[in-house]
Amino acid sequence: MSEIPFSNNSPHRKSESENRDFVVSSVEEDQQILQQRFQDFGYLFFKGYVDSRQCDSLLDSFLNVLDPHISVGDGNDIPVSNGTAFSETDPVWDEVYPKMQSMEEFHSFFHDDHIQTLMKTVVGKEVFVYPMKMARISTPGKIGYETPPHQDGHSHHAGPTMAGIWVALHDVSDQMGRLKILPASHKRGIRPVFSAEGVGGIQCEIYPEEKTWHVSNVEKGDVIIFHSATVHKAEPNKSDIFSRISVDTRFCDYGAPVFSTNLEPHHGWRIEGLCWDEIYKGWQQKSMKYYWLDYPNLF
Ligand SMILES: O=C(O)CCC(=O)C(=O)O
Repeated sequence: MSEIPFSNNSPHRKSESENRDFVVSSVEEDQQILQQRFQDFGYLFFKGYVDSRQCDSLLDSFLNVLDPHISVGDGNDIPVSNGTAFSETDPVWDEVYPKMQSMEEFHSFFHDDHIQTLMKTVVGKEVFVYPMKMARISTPGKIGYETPPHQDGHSHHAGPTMAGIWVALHDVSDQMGRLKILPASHKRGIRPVFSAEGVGGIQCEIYPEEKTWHVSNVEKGDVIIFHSATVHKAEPNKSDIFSRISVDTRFCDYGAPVFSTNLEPHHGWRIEGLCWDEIYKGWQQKSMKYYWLDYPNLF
């Protein structure tokens, strides 16, 4: 990635911004209305779409391998940090992440019929779910390392029919590193990027008049779907003890071009031994392994 010199529009320049709640969508609404809203705002937010038992089960499996760094909270389902602050690429991350990536339950989460129906509603056609599945862990004590504002079209080399899908595995309140969306930002195309601290190492340009972000406290099973050019970022986790754990992946209309880096396991490019052969060991469903090999439009 080439570096672009700071300009007056630089995202490094401090500017006032305000938050508004996510616009809530419902699967009961007409598909055309949902698709129009997706084109207007660049995202759709659905309350409680994923069954809470499915979220609990995956979160429990994650917490089994995250213990003792993060464990089950007392009296609620919010993961509690033991004080180890870490983010993607830190040694603790590199130790736990391959174990999370090896979970069949994690990868099959996004291939469930119910969730694919939602993807199809947005795209209007059959979908291809990217092989790369991502888990996000936002611990307290890592302020400045949260995901900077970016567009997935840039980071995944994807065109306009690709979208991100993000699922909350537990309730996330305003101090816990919520995901935030810059509404309608997809309409201005793919933007210049700058190097930045935090997940992904880059941030994209935010134009001076873009001051209103959409964000809400979310609950277990809530889903956010965002356009490949929609700018989004994570808030810092300012809570004392709570960690935020969520999962996401990408999808597109079946047949749209998919760039080769998306065929690797997330962080497979930097964690030794994190490859599909290792990940797939012991999986039950043969159809979930290498399902993407015969996809017709890889580049
Ligand atoms: O959940 C996060 O912290 C970041 C998610 C994100 O940026 C993405 O899904 O592209």
